[in-house]
Amino acid sequence: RYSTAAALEEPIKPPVNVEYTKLLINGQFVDAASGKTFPTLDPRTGEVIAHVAEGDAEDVNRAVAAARKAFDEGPWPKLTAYDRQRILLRFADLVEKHNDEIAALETWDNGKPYEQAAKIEVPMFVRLMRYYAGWADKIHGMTVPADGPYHVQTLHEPIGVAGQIIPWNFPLLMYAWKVGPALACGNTVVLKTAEQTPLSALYVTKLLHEAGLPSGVLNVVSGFGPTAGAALCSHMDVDKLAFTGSTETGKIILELSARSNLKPVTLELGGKSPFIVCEDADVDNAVELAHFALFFNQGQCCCAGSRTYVHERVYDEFVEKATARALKRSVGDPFRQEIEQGPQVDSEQFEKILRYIRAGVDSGATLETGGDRLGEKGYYIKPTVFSNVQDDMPIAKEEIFGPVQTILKYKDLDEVIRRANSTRYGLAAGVFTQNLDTANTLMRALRAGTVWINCFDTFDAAIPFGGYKMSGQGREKGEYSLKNYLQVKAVVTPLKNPAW
Ligand code: TXE
Repeated sequence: RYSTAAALEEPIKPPVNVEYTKLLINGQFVDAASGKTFPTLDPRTGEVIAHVAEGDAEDVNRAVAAARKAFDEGPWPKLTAYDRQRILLRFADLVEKHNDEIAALETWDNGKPYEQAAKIEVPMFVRLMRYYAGWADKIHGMTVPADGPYHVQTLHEPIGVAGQIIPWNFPLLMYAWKVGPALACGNTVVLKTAEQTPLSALYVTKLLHEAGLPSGVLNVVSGFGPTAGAALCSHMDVDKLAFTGSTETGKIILELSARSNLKPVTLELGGKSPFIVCEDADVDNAVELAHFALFFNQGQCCCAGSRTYVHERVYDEFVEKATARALKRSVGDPFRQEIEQGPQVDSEQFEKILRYIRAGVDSGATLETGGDRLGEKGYYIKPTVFSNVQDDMPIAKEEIFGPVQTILKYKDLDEVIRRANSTRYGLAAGVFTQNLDTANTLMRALRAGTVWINCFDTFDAAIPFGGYKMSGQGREKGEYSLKNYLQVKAVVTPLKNPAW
């Protein structure tokens, strides 16, 4: 199907106009202090969608000052929890009302299928905001039994100004995962969006202000990592950092925190997640799920099932069917209906993926299908499948972050556990079996923050997400995410009459 791809046709005009391109600081859209802008590009063509204000250190200073004031002087942390909750709920309603425009911006800027943005991601954004709104008035401390005549209690207080840096693969969802808990807990925020995808965050933050968010509580600075991002990480008035992106940049972020004020850092980083197909698997179902686990979102998922381990008994059949499935994948203009795969986000990612494909061929893996760009324009890549992959090949060790499935063969459970765990990453894992004992063994043995059994990429606002090893620190979503944004204060008072 991809041979008839819309990549070769005229791109469809997106059903939305770009309205907001400036920085959003202290409740106002403003130009960058330097006056500079940068182009954000349409991944279907490489053409400019809009020129966006380019924030740097000076703009970060302005944004942090606004967030600091909104935190220290209020009103945000001083509002009642119920008032904060109502603003977040109104925000969710407004996003829901503008679902289609927001989805169109996301698709235009990122390249993901419009159906996916409109039917999954924006609704999930709304769901996450309602989830966090629900927490706002349920955050409280404890009364603690202590030795001696003391009354001891803990207060759970917001941590202060949160600096948040997000990537381009799920711009809206990464916004929700970070902004939701930060605001629900009463923090103020400076958010640095990814330079590839600045548009949707500006649009929704405008809606958040319409919902009643006071000025300065959430500031959005578009711009680049080494300038705006690094300035945020180094800022002495930022009390907490949350980051999603590459492991390499995660290390820089920890270092910048350590060199400035030791602000606590949560990190969601890369992965090379195993997807294990056991010998008892129904091969057709396993093929479909493994395909989804890898190719969803153009393969640009930190938790992509990017090492497909298949038991030797079903290996040949699996490879044949996985190849046929990849060949059937519909690739083309993401605004077209029934398109499963759009272009990669930008030329850098596109070139990186093609380099990995060449490395796969050079290292002796068998290229079953794909292996090249699709069309002449934009960043489309043919769904690619490699078989006969060995653990020490770069395509089996490093994060490709593209539509490239690597299939490896194994013989027994102990072997696959050892091989699956033999990576610096530990974000997620998939297990495909009908045997409960096998599922239980793998679920406990795999060193990963999420194990999906007979499913994959099942996300929900309440399910915690995060990595073992170099895939990150801390957990987002769910109740676990709240503690990233809270300080615990112990309060001790002597008791005059300890008998009571
Ligand atoms: O990531 P970066 P890139 C992986 C994936 C991808 C690779 C590179 O393998 O191919 O990373 O992508 C900001 N100080 N993931 O270059 O650099 C940057 O502006 C502060 C996995 O896009 O990590 C952007 O906002 N900030 C991943 C964000 O970091 C800095 C999602 C992510 O960019 C900075 C994306 C600096 N010095 C890529 N340098 C996932 N875990 O889902 C950059 N940034």
